[in-house]
Amino acid sequence: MAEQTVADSNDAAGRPVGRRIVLGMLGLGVLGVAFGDHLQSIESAFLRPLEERDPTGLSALIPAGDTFRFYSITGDEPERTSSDYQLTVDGLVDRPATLSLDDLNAMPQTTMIKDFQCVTGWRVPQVHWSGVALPDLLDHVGVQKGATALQFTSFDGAYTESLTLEQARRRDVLVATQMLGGAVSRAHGGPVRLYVAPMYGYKSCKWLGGIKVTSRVTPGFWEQNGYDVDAWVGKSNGRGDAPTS
Ligand SMILES: Nc1nc2c(c(=O)[nH]1)N[C@H]1C(S)=C(S)[C@@H](COP(=O)(O)O)O[C@H]1N2
Ligand SMILES: [Mo]
Repeated sequence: MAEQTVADSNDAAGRPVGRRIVLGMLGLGVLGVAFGDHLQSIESAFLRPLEERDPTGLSALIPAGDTFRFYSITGDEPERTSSDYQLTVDGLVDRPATLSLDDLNAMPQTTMIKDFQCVTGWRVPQVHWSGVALPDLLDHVGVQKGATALQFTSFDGAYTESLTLEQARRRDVLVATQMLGGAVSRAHGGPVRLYVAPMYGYKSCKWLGGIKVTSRVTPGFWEQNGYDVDAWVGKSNGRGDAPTS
């Protein structure tokens, strides 16, 4: 029943789709169907266009494994070269900034080796990441009084995400310029993506274009479609995964 709702709204974009999916989930709850299965169908509803481009069709059939799947809610991979890339940081900050890739590379760099886990179940262990720790970027622009949250926007023109200011001050939240031992590839959201180590993959906004410091949390794209706003691996979304390491 709920799957039908999702499929019906597959080709539509934006908010009305979200409401219908949330209604579908309430129905599912009454039926006692596992929440995790439904998350899979929410993501597939939006991601089908990309999977259809996989000529083997195998990526859609492999439920989990140690490899990344490439996600894009718009169905394509927007392009910014390393020379025309810009990250806008504004909102409740003392020094709004427009940062080039060179600017980001000139800031103190943070490196970590950590898992990447999608809420649908797949996890890639021990991925190499580096870039600017988000708290360092926040210190660079100066957060003003009254700020409690951050909104992230993608230059794909559609994806958004959020963190509370407290979450954004963690040292394992990265404005990532490197991943898997090289520049973040276009398919993985390069030249710059967010990486939120302790949270499910949907927090890790690809093709990062803007960071706005705000006075309240603005739920992101998936949250408007039923995901938890707090995305802690192992605690949120009713999944019960082991925490990532
Ligand atoms: N712009 C954008 N960012 C995104 C997504 C997306 O569709 N568009 N999908 C999210 C989800 S649900 C996951 S699991 C990861 C997947 O990252 P990958 O495509 O590099 O494997 O990206 C996240 N960031
Ligand atoms: Mo995901």
